[in-house]
Amino acid sequence: MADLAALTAAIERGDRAAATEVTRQAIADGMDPETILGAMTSAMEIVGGRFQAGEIYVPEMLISARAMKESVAILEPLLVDSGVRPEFTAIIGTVKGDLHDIGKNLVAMMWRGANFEVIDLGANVAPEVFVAKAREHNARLVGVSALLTTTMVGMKDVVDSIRAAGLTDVRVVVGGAPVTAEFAAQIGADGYAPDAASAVALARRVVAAG
Ligand code: B12
Repeated sequence: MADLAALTAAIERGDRAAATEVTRQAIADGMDPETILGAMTSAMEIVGGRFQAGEIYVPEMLISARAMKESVAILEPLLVDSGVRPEFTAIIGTVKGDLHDIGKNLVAMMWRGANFEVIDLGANVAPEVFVAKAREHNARLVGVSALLTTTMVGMKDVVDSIRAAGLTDVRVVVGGAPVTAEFAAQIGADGYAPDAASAVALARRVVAAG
């Protein structure tokens, strides 16, 4: 059996070769994809804690993030089902000024797996781009991610811009480590989810609500 602690450790030290190898091994051993993903996300929690404690700096966070991304890419086909007609179109992006995209990518992946058509706008996305893309793709849902306390306030601009554009069919949901349900309500968003798995149920719920 693949050693998931070794996967966490490999991502933590930014060792892409080891991280991708253990991921492949875990898949070959038939391990549950969500358990494998859990070992990867714990690494990012450890990395964040070490950064906060001043033990590591941005370059180290970046190499860990790269190892995580490559490993997630291997896991993606197992998490995403394909084939059937999408239920609706969703737009997703990280808010302006914010370059964190790992969590947003996981939400996009889970949404694709749930059979939504997902247009991923990437990171550092301005409110007017969310509006333009939602209109262009006739989207029912806009997902906004933020990882910084300084950028999460920009989520309100996205909500306000969508409302001001008269896109009454579009629901806006938000997420990211510093975001809470209270904050989501405060900025007038239609919903919040703490992780990628619950983001699926949230999306269905807010879209079904009207
Ligand atoms: C990797 C990382 C980076 C990488 C990002 C690489 C990349 N491509 O994403 C790099 C090195 C670039 C980086 C840079 C910076 N970072 Co940084 N980073 C992190 C780190 C270690 C991990 C983030 C991560 O990927 N987590 C794993 C994912 C899976 O979790 P997640 O993003 O929370 O997503 C989940 C949920 O929140 C939710 N979710 C997320 N988005 C959405 C959206 C919707 C719609 C929904 C419903 C749900 C949802 O679902 C996801 C999956 O379950 C965190 C620490 C941490 N543990 O969060 C710090 C952290 C976020 N960074 C931090 C800081 C300070 C910075 C910098 C300012 C550092 C600097 N001095 O330059 C810069 C900012 C650059 C910028 N303008 O954005 C701080 C933020 C502090 C704060 N409260 O504001 C943190 C918390 C580190 C710390 N402990 O101090 N960082």
